[in-house]
Amino acid sequence: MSDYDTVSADVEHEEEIPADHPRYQDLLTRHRIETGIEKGITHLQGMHAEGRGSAFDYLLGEETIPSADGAERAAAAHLLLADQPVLSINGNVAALVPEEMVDLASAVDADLEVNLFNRTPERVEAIAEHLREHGADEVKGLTADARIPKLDHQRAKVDADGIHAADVVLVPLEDGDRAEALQEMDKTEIVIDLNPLSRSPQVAAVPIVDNIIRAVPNMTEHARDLADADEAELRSIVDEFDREQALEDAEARIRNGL
Ligand code: PTJ
Repeated sequence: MSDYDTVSADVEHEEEIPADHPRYQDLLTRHRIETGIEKGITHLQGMHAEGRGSAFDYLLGEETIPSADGAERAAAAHLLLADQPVLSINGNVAALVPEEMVDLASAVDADLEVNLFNRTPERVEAIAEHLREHGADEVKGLTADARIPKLDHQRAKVDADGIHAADVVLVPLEDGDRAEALQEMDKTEIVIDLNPLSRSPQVAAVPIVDNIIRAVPNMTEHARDLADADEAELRSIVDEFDREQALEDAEARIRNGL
């Protein structure tokens, strides 16, 4: 029996997962989602979402492909140019990258807002508390005093001074109709989703086809690198980004390994 055979789904702390395990990243994300479910942060459906994501990640080679890196740089430029950027947080995002989202929000001066498909007051509060434990000062989404028009489910509930008023919104890990509805409100959308054929990346100004575990720290790194860039430089990064090409490149890698 190898050492790896002793790594079971029952690890209590993620430090128990050996970093050199060939499936390290997958075991880590699975473990974080399980812990999120136990803590009441992540919905049970989040495990299905994670399974879908990890299948696509496997086909992508579990790495940030060059076009995704370009998308992450363009996303950082959009967030730096924005007047009121907001990073939307659901149960999977909170479980997988809480500290990394807080870091990104601080690098681009954005708000964090909890927005859930399976919304309950208990989950909203648990996620807000979890983000505060990871360094967030203020978390929006608890007031939910505004609605996204033409959406008849819980994701329509947003803060008037948060997502409703934002000009740029980061929408990670949701295959849904909110992305389209936000676009109709004239917001610039950045989507993180490992499936390039999901509805959300298909309508995003910046579709990032990458694992959120890699994408968010990389966006923060780009944002820090661009901190002193002037508006003209940021605009040229945004203008040069080709969303169709990014989606095509990701699909080609997944289908043909190219
Ligand atoms: O917390 P809630 O109640 O708001 O619910 C959140 C989930 C994720 C359960 C809900 O939004 C959902 O059901 O999402 P979907 O429709 O399964 O879409 C999730 C998308 O995220 C899929 O297209 C997955 O491929 C993708 N995905 C999953 N894990 C990752 C990912 N993309 C990037 N990185 C990941 N780690």
